[in-house]
Amino acid sequence: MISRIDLRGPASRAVLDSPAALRDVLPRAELDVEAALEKVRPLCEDVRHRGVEALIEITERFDGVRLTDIRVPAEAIAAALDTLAPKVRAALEESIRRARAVHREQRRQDVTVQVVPGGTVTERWVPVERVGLYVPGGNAVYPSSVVMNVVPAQEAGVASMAVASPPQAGFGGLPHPTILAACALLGVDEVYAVGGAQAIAMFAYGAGSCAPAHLVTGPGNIWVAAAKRLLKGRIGIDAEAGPTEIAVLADDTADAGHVAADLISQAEHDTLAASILVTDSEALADAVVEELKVRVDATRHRERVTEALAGRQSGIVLVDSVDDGLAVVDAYAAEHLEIQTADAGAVAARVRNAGAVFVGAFAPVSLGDYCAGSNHVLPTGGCACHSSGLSVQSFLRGIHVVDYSRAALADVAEHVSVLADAEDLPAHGAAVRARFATGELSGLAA
Ligand code: HSO
Ligand code: ZN
Repeated sequence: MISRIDLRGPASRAVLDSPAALRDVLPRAELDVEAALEKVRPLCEDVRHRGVEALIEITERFDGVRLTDIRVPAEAIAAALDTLAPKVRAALEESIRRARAVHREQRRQDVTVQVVPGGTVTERWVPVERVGLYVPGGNAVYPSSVVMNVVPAQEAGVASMAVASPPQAGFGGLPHPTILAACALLGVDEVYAVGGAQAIAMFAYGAGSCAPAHLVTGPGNIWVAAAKRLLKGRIGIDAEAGPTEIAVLADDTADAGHVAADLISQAEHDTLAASILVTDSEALADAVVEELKVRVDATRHRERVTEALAGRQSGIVLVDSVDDGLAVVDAYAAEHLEIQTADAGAVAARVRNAGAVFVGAFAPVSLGDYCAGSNHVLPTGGCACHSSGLSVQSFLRGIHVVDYSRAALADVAEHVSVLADAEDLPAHGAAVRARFATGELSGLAA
C-alpha cells in the first residue's frame, strides 16, 4: 500500500525550510534516459542515412508491422472519422472547442519599445514553420493528446504540421483509429504510421515524404525521451515527458473519496506514475487509505494502479499545517497539483511550482486531461520549477527587431565603444564609428 512520510514536529523544521532537503526526502520516480541514449543513437543514425528504408525495417522489428508506406493514406483518416462513435466524436469536439477558446487568447502581441527617440526594439512573435507532433500508441492510446498538441500549434499559426503515431498490428498496420479520427477532426492530414525513437529521428532528419520539422512535441516512452534528448539542438523539443504525477494538498475539509479517486486516476496511466497526498490532517490521511482500499479493488486497471501507489514514487506526506504543505508541494513541483483545502483559491494563488493547479473540490485532474480547456502536456519530474506546459507560446519564437536612426546610434556610440574595448573587442566599436566622420562623435576618440 501507499507509504507515509511524517514531516510533523520540530525535528522536521530544517527539512521543511530547505527545498533541496525536501526534494531529497520526497518520493520520485527515476527514469534513466541516459542509459537509453546509447540504444537509440544507432537507430537515429540509421534513419538519418537510409530514410524510409530504415523506418520500414525498424518498424517491422519493433512494431511487428511491415509498412508499404510510412504515410497514412487520406482515405484511412477519413474512414476513421466515419466510423468514430458519435459520443466520442461529440466529446472530442467539445475538448477541441474548449482548448481552442483558451489557447486562442494566449497568442502574445508584438511589443515595440521606443528606447530613445529614433531607437526602437520590437519583439516580433513568429510561428515555428514546421512541427512534428508525436502521439504514443500501444499501451497508451491518447486521442486527447492529439488535441493538446495540435490546438496550440494551430492557434500559434504553424503552417505545416505532421503527426506520427505507432502502427498497430490489430488495425491493419495503421495508427489507432481514434487517433486518426482526432487528426481528421482537427484538419491534420499529414500522418505517419511511425512510432518510438525512429519517429523523432524521422522528424529531425526528414524521410521520404516527411520533410524535416523544426520542433517536435508530444509525450512518449523512455525511447522517445532519449531520442528527443539526442536530437535536441537539431530540433527544438517541448520536454522529455516522464511518468505522470498528481500531488494533492488537502486539509480536513477535503472529501476522502474524491482525493482517493483522483490519486487513482493518474496512477492508472503507468506503474511508474506518482500519486502524492500532502495533508495536515491524519484523519483525512487514514480516510483516504480506507477509500483507496475499496476503490483500487474496483478499478479496471487494478494491477497497474496498485503497483503505482505502492511504488517509491508515491506516498502520503503528513505536515503540521497547510503552510508547511505548500512548502512541500513547491519543492516537489508536481506536474498536476490539486488544492483541496478551505479557501482553496487563496492557497492555490500562493503556489510557486506546478505544471497546472486544480482549485477546489470540482476541478479534478481528469477534467484538465480532457475538457477543461487547459493543456495536459505538462512538465514532469520536478521540471515545473523551470518549465511550463505546452501552450501557443511553445510554438512561437520572439524575434528582436532593432531599428535605430543615425542620430540615435551616434548618441550611444561612445558607450558601445567603451564596452567593446572593455571586452577587448575593438572591431565592435570600430563597426559603429565607421558610420561617422572623424570628430563627429563627441567624446569619442575616432
Ligand atoms: N494525465 C496525462 C494526460 C492524459 N490523461 C491523457 C488521459 N489522457 C498527462 O497529463
Ligand atoms: Zn491522465
